[in-house]
Amino acid sequence: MTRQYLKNNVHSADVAKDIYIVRDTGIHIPKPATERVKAAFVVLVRNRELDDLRSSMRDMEATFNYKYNYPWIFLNEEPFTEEFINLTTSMTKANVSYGLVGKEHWGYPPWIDQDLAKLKRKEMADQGIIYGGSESYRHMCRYQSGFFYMHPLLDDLDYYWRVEPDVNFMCDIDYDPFLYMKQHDKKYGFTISLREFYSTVPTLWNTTKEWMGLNQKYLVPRHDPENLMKFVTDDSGDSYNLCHFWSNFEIGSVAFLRSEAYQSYFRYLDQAGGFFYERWGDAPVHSIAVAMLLKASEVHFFNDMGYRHGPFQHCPDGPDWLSKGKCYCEPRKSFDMSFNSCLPKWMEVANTTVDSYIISQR
Ligand SMILES: Nc1nc2c(ncn2[C@@H]2O[C@H](COP(=O)(O)OP(=O)(O)O)[C@@H](O)[C@H]2O)c(=O)[nH]1
Ligand SMILES: *[C@@H]1O[C@H](CO)[C@@H](O)[C@H](O)[C@H]1NC(C)=O
Ligand SMILES: *[C@@H]1O[C@H](CO)[C@@H](O)[C@H](O)[C@H]1NC(C)=O
Ligand SMILES: *[C@@H]1O[C@H](CO)[C@@H](O)[C@H](O)[C@H]1NC(C)=O
Ligand SMILES: [Mg+2]
Repeated sequence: MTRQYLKNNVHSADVAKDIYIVRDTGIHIPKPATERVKAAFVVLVRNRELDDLRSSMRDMEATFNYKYNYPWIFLNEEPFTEEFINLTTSMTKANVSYGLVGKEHWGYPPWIDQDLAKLKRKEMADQGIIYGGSESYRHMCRYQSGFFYMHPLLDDLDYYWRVEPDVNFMCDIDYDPFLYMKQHDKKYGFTISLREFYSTVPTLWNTTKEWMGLNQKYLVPRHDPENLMKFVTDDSGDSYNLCHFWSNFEIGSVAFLRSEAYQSYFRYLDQAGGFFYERWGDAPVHSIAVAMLLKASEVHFFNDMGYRHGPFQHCPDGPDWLSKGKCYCEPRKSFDMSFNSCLPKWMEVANTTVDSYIISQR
């Protein structure tokens, strides 16, 4: 048992191999007028990303969390430094926890041929594929696909909000998105959707089709008007159209990811090896799962959130957002306008309009 860190108001604990640190600020926090949801921000991050993370935290706190004080959970496969802990703790009044990712969730499963994986990385790097040569990026994508939601620090949560270093939240959020998700039975929320690089996922769709063939019982029935498969396929399932929700922003249901259906899908993909032999991203994996397993009304487009993760951003449309000082982003620069955006497809498949997603007061 390793006790990594212990001081006033800081408790450390071990759960299996997941060492974690929890700080209870003890500061009196005025309760928001609304119901409190079991929810937290969840950030997988490296020590060296401290400054970029603090910038993301600043935006989140300033546009939303100073009113709600949802806790922050930080995860890392290496122990966080004391500097990292001090300088992130100081960015919020809310509780913070720091979790270590166990080796069983970060590393090669025994059935992976590591020499082949290395060869494939070399090939993909030579082809100039983004992150094609990176080993750590693959462990990250696999972790975000299949394991982050299993971390014991998420055990008590109904919802997570994924945050990354160096993102911006550019509009005031004057309602509680977690509560919105809960009250409307939403399981997954996004802001930006786009097309994946084919060369990172050549066999993902065939592998998915195999899983679907074996697991019909989990799928939303084909003729259900709320079926979302058309978001990810343009030819009745023959091929993947590469559309996905950009998973660096996600507000999602922990129970959905922990469900038998989702986990069975992840395990099947993991066995196939594409996280290592190709470079399957967690974004297409989450998105295809959403399309197979959820109904249109269980997915929400957070249109009224200004959100940037380089090189793209989403900014709600309409002049009053800017003139009332609510947003600092430029609607004209919104990725929604790009030919590569899958938002028009989403609107068509979900049979909704952009305006129907505005919750915030203008
Ligand atoms: N702890 C840890 N976090 C990582 C690692 N690689 C990426 N991340 C985190 O995973 C998320 C996605 O990685 P990022 O580098 O932003 O990839 P990109 O958004 O696809 O360009 C970010 O929150 C990173 O901080 C890693 O090796 N270790
Ligand atoms: C902070 O953590 C403590 C102890 O776990 C808990 O009682 C308290 O409600 C938490 N506060 C907030 C704002 O989440
Ligand atoms: C972290 O904060 C503690 C308590 O305030 C302080 O004693 C320690 O020197 C700080 N460490 C670093 C690396 O800043
Ligand atoms: C997917 O499966 C089909 C039918 O078995 C096959 O013809 C095709 O080559 C496969 N695609 C890839 C990229 O492996
Ligand atoms: Mg990123």
